[in-house]
Amino acid sequence: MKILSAEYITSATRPSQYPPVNYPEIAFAGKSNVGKSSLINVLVNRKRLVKTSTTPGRTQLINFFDINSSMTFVDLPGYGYAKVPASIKKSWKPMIETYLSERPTLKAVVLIMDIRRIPDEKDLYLINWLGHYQIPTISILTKTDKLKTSQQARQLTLVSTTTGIPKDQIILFSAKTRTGKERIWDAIERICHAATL
Ligand SMILES: Nc1nc2c(ncn2[C@@H]2O[C@H](COP(=O)(O)OP(=O)(O)OP(=O)(O)O)[C@@H](O)[C@H]2O)c(=O)[nH]1
Ligand SMILES: [Mg+2]
Repeated sequence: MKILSAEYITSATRPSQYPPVNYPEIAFAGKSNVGKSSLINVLVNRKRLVKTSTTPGRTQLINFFDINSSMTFVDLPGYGYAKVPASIKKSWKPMIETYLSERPTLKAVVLIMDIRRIPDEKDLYLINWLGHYQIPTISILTKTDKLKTSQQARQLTLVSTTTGIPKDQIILFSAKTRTGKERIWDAIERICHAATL
């Protein structure tokens, strides 16, 4: 995918603040600090289009980005970070679920998990939820640069067993080495293309 433009559109917590529906939309979801914002930056070849942070729970709004005036990327707030204030934590689930269930242009969710961790009940909840609403999902294990190849293979098997997602449908990715970038773009383009047929 050739990136001609990638621009921040707006941030929102509720539907009245979402930008108008224009293009096919791809949302990025996963635990706090897993690397959602870093993944988006790699996909669009920008160092800092999306703010990344070593402090978990930084992205607390739904952020919309225009890609090539033909696609919208949506950076969702991460879930499951213990130190986020209770008031914010309480608003996350409805905020994310409202977006995922009500956005007519949403074509797929890129679900991002850390290759070093076994998916927990929060990841499994989201996976089941996406399945229930029949939202196409692109599953990613990120931060692969942190593990040796043999350990990556072992974790991939464990994640596949825990989630029920077939191994060959899980893409290994690293924001550091950019491995997996092409496979993710292929998956996104296939879904967007199918959506316009
Ligand atoms: N080694 C390594 N570090 C990564 C990778 N992806 C992200 N990181 C680091 O992980 C931290 C969190 O990355 P973000 O992209 O901000 O994560 P996020 O999921 O957007 O976090 P929240 O917005 O807080 O939910 C940063 O310090 C990144 O540099 C990766 O593939 N490899
Ligand atoms: Mg983020």
